[in-house]
This record gives sequence, structure tokens and C-alpha cells, in this order.
Amino acid sequence: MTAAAPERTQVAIVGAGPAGLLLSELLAAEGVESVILEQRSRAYCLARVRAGVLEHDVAALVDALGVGARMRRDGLVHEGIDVQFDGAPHRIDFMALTARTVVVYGQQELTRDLVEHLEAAGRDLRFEAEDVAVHDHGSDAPRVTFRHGGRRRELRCDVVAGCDGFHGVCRDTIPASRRQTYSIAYPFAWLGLLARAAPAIDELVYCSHERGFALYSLRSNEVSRLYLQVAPDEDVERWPDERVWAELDRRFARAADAAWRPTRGETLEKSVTPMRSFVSEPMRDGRLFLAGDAAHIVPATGAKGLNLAVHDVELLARALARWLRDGDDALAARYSDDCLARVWRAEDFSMFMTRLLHVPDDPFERRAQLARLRYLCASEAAMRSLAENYVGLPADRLRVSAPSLG
Ligand code: FAS
Ligand code: PHB
Repeated sequence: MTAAAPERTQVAIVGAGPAGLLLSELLAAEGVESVILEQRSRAYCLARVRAGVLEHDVAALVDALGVGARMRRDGLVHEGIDVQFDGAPHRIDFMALTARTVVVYGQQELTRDLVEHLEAAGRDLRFEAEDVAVHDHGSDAPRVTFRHGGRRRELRCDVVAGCDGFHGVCRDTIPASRRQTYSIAYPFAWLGLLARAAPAIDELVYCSHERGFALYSLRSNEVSRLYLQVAPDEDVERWPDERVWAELDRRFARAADAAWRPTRGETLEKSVTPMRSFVSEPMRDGRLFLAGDAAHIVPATGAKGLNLAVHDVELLARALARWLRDGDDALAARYSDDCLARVWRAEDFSMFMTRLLHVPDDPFERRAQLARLRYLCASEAAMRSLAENYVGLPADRLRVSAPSLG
């Protein structure tokens, strides 16, 4: 295989998930050049079913970048969620409690909007880039090697952004001696179903039932997204559609409305997702900066994964523009700490939501959990805390300012 002449850019971005795509957009808006290297095909990246909820400020950022037209047209603004237990739903009113909302818009759709917007602007986005490897990130001249179009290639740059997700190569490029990882593997997984069925809900329903957790979400007025708590090693083959719908009916059953149940429809996608919490620190090593799932994973119960990735690259783009354009590396120096303040808050909130709603084996734990759910839905203070974390915390809520000693 022949080698092409080395190329050059300012920021080499590994991965075309929401983190990598948005980083390229944000850097371009700051006049900083980048190249995205993605191992999968364009079609594969656009077909991947993942997140579905955008925080208030994340939706505003997508708008500000000029990528929000379809999101505003097809996305659904939700002003609250329902938490269901003891066979009854309890509404948590985000608007009344926080004056902020969320937007339900599929990650698949957002990914399409970003890819099309980058392509229309002529940005350098390369799918099917194989064997990506990062070199010399501890020097002033990092390089990324890869195979593309049947040729070995080298990309020379000022900085490498590792946006290659949990299973990528960038995190492991940082020697284990220079990083610390923290993790929890939960004793359950999610069986997710995407169905062509008009949702029988106006807002998401998080349901804690004796038989296990269930989530009723949606992608549009024609497409529903539903999840069931299952065993951590569950085999999707053991869940034919009829069994999934029957179990959803059992868990979502409402005492006051026996007829109400999820609307059934044709299955578009069905898969099992593990539930884990994971953080790798620091998020920077020399001229390699990690963002999104490459550095941290949250269980999806708090709807934080995609939103955290966006917050990371918002900070990273600002830091790199200051450094590469203005020669000021102050923000780059504190990038990891600034990200981790929000990451650990989201890790805690996602763990709280996961433990609040998934059914434990221990009967004592279950009784205590029900007491926590009843308190949550009876206390405005508790509901406000959940609401403000769910819609997305403003940056000033992530750190305690030093108490005034006056
Ligand atoms: P991604 O994993 O999305 O992207 C990384 C990219 O890097 C991929 O395209 C991959 O192909 C590429 N890559 C990997 N290795 C590479 C290599 N060696 N070379 C080149 N490219 C490489 N989050 C929420 O906020 N709300 C939700 O409702 C929600 N639901 C979820 C449901 C499911 C089933 C799953 C799995 C996740 C969910 N998440 C949710 C979390 C999810 O949205 C992630 O947090 C989000 O995709 C993170 O984005 P990235 O960091 O860009 O990583
Ligand atoms: C989804 O719509 O896929 C979804 C929504 C909320 C969550 C997790 C997943 O907490």
C-alpha cells in the first residue's frame, strides 16, 4: 500500500459522533481549521439509534450554530416528565420549577443535520478512515496516521481531539500511569425498542414497577422509543416483539386508567444496551484532548450522555481558539477540570436517577426506594432539584463559590 504525502491541519478530530461533528462546527465558527477522521461509513453513522433528549442550552447552541432548522421544525419541546410508580403517573413540571425545557429530537437526526451542514460548508470530514493512531501528542507536533482510500496517510496538526467514544483508541493513547478511571457496572441493562407507533404520551414516562423499570419516550408523533430493564447479559433474541409489548403493558399499567397502554406498531430497531457509569481523568494529556464518551459514560436514565459531549466540545472549542488563534493557553490548561465539574455532577445525577427507578433485588432497598419516589413527588424542593439537573444546569451551579468572609 502506497503512502500519500503528509497533510496538515490545526485540529485533528478522531470520531464523527455528536462530539466530533459539533467540535468541527464550533472551531470553524472561531476560524480554526480541522479534519474529522471517522472509521465507520457515512450510512452507518446516520443510521445509529442513540439519544433522544437535548437539554435547554444544548438546543440553543445547535440553533446558534445555524444547524437547528429541522430540530425546531420536527423536534418536540417538552415542559416536563412523568414519574410513574404504584400504578400512577406523577408530573414533574420543568417549566414551573425551572422556566426551562428540553427538546426531544433523535441523535440520529442531529447527526444528519451536522454531517449535511459540514459537507455543505466544504469541511474536511472523512468516513471509513481505518487504523487511526495518534503519535507524539506529548510533543509540539502531534501526528495522526490512518488508512483511507487504499493509501496510508499522515495528518500533522497542533492538537488532537479524541472524540472517538467509549470504544475508541484515543483514551488508551494516554499511558495508564497518567490516568485514573472510575466506574460502576449496574446489575441490569436496557432493552430498547424503536417502533412506528404514534406515542400514547405527551411527555416521557419514567416508570418504576415491581417487574422492573420502563421508559416511554418518542422520536416524533409517528415513532415511539421504549425501554425495559432486563438482565445485564440479556439476549435480544429471547424477546420477540409480542413479549416486549406484553411486558410494557404490565409495567405501564395504570390503576386509574386500565385501558391506557403503549400504542403498538412495527419494530424499526431493537437492541440491548449495558448500563454503566465511567470516568477517565484527566481529559487532557499534552496535546491530546478527550471529549464525550471517550472520557465518560453515564447510564442513559438521566438523558445526559449526548448533552455532556456537547458541553465538553463547547469548552474545548473556546479553549483551542484562544490557544491556537490568540496564543493564550489559559483555558486549555484548565479544560479537564472545567469539564469534570459538569461530568461528575451528571454522573451523580444519572446514578441517582438509575438507583431511584430501577428495581433492586433486595426487598428493603425496594421499600426505601418507594419511599424516596413518594417523597420526590410530594416535595417541591425535591422535584425542583431533579428538574434543574434534567433540563441542564447553568455553569454557575457546578462549583460552590468561595463563601464571602465579609
Ligand atoms: P459516539 O460514540 O457517539 O461517537 C464516537 C465516534 O467515533 C463513532 O462514530 C465511532 O464510530 C468513531 N470511532 C470510534 N473509534 C474510532 C477509531 N478508532 N477511529 C475513528 N473513529 C472512531 N445520551 C443522552 O444524552 N440521552 C439519551 O437519551 C441517550 N440514550 C442513549 C441510548 C443508547 C442506546 C446509547 C448507546 C447511548 C445513549 N446516550 C444517550 C448516550 C449517547 O448519546 C452518547 O453519550 C453520545 O453518542 C456520545 O457522543 P460521542 O462522544 O460523540 O461518542
Ligand atoms: C430516548 O429517547 O432514547 C431516551 C430518553 C430519555 C432517557 C434515555 C433515552 O433518559
